[in-house]
Amino acid sequence: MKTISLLLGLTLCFVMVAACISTAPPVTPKETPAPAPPTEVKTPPPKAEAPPPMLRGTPDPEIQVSVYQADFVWAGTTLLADNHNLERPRIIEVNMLGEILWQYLVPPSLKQFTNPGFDVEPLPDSNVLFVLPRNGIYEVNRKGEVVWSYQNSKVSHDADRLPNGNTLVAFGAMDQAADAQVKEINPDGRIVWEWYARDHFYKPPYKDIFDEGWTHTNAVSRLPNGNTLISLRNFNFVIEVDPEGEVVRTIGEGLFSSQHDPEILPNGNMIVVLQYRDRPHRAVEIDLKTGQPIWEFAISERNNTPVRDANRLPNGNTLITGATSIMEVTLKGDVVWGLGLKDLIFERGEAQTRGFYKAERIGTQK
Ligand SMILES: [Ca+2]
Ligand SMILES: [Ca+2]
Repeated sequence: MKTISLLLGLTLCFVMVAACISTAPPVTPKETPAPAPPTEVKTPPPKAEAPPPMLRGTPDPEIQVSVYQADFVWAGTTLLADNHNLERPRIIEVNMLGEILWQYLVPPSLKQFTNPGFDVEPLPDSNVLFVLPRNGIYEVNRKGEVVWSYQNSKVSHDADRLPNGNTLVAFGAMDQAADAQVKEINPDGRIVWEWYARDHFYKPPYKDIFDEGWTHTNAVSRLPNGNTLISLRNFNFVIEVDPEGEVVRTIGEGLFSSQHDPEILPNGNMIVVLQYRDRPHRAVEIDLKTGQPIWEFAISERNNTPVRDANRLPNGNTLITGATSIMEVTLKGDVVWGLGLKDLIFERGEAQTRGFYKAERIGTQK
């Protein structure tokens, strides 16, 4: 009985609501305003992909950027030694337009020590570490004040600041068998590690080689496994040595020719510049598992040699430093950025001393 009256009640309610709805006067729809025209404000792309706006600097009368494809470069600034005016050697940091953002003039008393091998590195705290070959290693802050230095007449080509605060240095300028070719120097200037080529190579066919020194060691870097990579230019190969100094790997034998600035990439390959005598200098990526090149870019303009540095950038491009131009090249081989010296052709032999040596891109992209 209860169920029947509940059902009846519910049905009545439903009929009344339905009647209400059907008898209610039609509601006149209010006039809706016309939709506003779309505004020009676009949603900004996610922050992680947006590089900050380019810092603007001072155009330089002798430096120019002739190629700049903004959508294809690894954006940032470029730090390099500019030695083309031997009366005014300097370190410059430029933006993607080649405008000077920061400049450090080498003191006049040291200007005769800028080649071969005026290496420049940006440090994480924005200081700059550089090598004045046959003179010393210097660290300057952005005010141009020397905050650390180590003087020695045999330093050359390459110095790296290690995560432990020590500095790893190549000693390849006119080196002899009696010399250590690599030294690790602590902040107090004490040698805490050194490596002698004579312990491994003072025998035929290496013993009597001589070309601007015995080994002409021109690059050194500490690997994540604690070993050290050493470029013995005159032997045309690179070695990996363990902390005890034993040679655990030889790279490029039979393939390399006057290699410059080898670097192991995160994918385990090596990028290196090879200076062949009978064909154009080239940046080459080597698969170290097979020992074979898997990518290369040849620099055919004669005025742009010697080529002495190639750095792989995080987007896969490669920053290549020739004597008269610094190029950013894609994996496909397209030049998407190029910085050069305006109206300057080196006389024969001048490129060796006055040409660009290395360049570092300080990325502003994440
Ligand atoms: Ca270096
Ligand atoms: Ca390099």
